[in-house]
Amino acid sequence: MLKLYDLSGKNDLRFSPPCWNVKLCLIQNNIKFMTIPVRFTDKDKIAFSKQKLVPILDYKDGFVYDSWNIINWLDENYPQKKIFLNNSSKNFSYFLYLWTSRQLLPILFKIIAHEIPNVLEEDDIYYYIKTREERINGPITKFVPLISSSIEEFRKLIDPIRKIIINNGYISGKKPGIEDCIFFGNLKWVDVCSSCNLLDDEDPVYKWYKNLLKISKSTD
Ligand SMILES: N[C@@H](CCC(=O)N[C@@H](CS)C(=O)NCC(=O)O)C(=O)O
Repeated sequence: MLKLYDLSGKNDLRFSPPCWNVKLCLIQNNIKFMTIPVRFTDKDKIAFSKQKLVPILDYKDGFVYDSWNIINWLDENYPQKKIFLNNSSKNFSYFLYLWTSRQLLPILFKIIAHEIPNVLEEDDIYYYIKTREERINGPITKFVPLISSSIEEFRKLIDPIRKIIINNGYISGKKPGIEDCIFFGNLKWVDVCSSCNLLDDEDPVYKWYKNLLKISKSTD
């Protein structure tokens, strides 16, 4: 069976956006897998991959890391599942992966950075604070004054996605597909790590998220 190395926090909470994107893709395509929980400081567990990040997918003859590479690996190895419906779907999915990792997650990080220690325990709290404070060159609370403006910025930025969801129901079309999986992790991350009101209950993107959440529930 496929093994997915998945970031875990306090009480085995799974909160990593790219790990969620991959899990939702596996669940939605009925591909059997198990997860191996990896805490931030469990680097020895993933040392075999010769890099320090999850998700990592371990298959019978090898492994692949990075959510985009994993999704491509699944597409190539499960051709009957048609993970990318066609080349346009693959291109748009790649856009969503890049937009998420380069623009959306950094904005969301500003909103929730100071709350992430609440979902961690022991050494992981110190590891997270140390590595992130080095990265942002300041305290983990640095962005607290920017929370409401960052929420506004995020809501505006995702307006094209909102429009697609209003028109189609899902980002991929009338039914959920890989594009939905790649966007899902953004909202799941904030949902499980933060108490902020990222989206209004009436926002179509919030309703879309609630629908996808139901699909994701089987491995929570
Ligand atoms: N571009 C990568 C990002 C992977 C990544 O940043 N993973 C984070 C969790 S969301 C991680 O493993 N962090 C471990 C650490 O910071 O030590 C992907 O899409 O898979």
